[in-house]
Amino acid sequence: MAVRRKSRSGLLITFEGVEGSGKTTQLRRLATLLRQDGYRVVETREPGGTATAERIREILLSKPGRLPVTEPMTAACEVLLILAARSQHVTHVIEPALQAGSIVLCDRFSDSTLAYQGYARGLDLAMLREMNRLATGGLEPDLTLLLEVPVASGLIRRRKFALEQNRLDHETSEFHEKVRRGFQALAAGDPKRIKRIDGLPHPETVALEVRSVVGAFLTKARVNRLRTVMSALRARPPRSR
Ligand code: ATM
Repeated sequence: MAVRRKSRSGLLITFEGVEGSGKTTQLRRLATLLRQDGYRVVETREPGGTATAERIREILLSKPGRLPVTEPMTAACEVLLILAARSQHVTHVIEPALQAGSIVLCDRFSDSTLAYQGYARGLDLAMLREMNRLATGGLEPDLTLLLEVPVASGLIRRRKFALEQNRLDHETSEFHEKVRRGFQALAAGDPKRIKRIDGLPHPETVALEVRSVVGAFLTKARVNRLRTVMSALRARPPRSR
């Protein structure tokens, strides 16, 4: 499939991890810090982020019996709903924010589809990558922070702090273990983009590590951008007087 990529000045940073890994807390802290540093920041999440995508999220995560949707959800239905939500989200929120030069912080993105629907549910990874490309138009995160915690600790945290248990919270520990190993495999395959961060220490300590990784990344991004501008200037013919 042909990939349409627009030139853009913003950056997409995604947070990934198993349930209870602390990614939502860390995303919020990072957003505050970046705003203090003068960046324009958009905080968003998946599935969700637009009115339509949030409605899809309700269907996806509601336990049988909560909505009129009572029959078990097939893996195909699950992935198609997730990608339908992603398409709305990328088109109506993420791409416009990137075009406007914002840093977009997204709580889960396409790696979650590979980890949950691929490594854990068993859907074909190559097919999922292609479907992701359909939903995103080829948009990939510039940086991904993978917060790592053992499944058991994540589930305990989640049960303690979550307002409500969702449909996927009721999956077995083996399922969540497959998700965790899936994320590990994805990070091993793309170490430049996916940075692994230990999510077990106190949130303050994790936040320091997140800040350090993102700080290094932003410095590199600024240098690369400067290089692009300089080479564009060098390529211009000299102005005639
Ligand atoms: P949060 O709890 O992090 O908001 O994520 C909602 C659920 O959506 C999460 N489930 N649990 N447990 C993982 C699931 N999900 C997928 O299965 N695939 C995806 O592509 C995304 C973005 C989320």
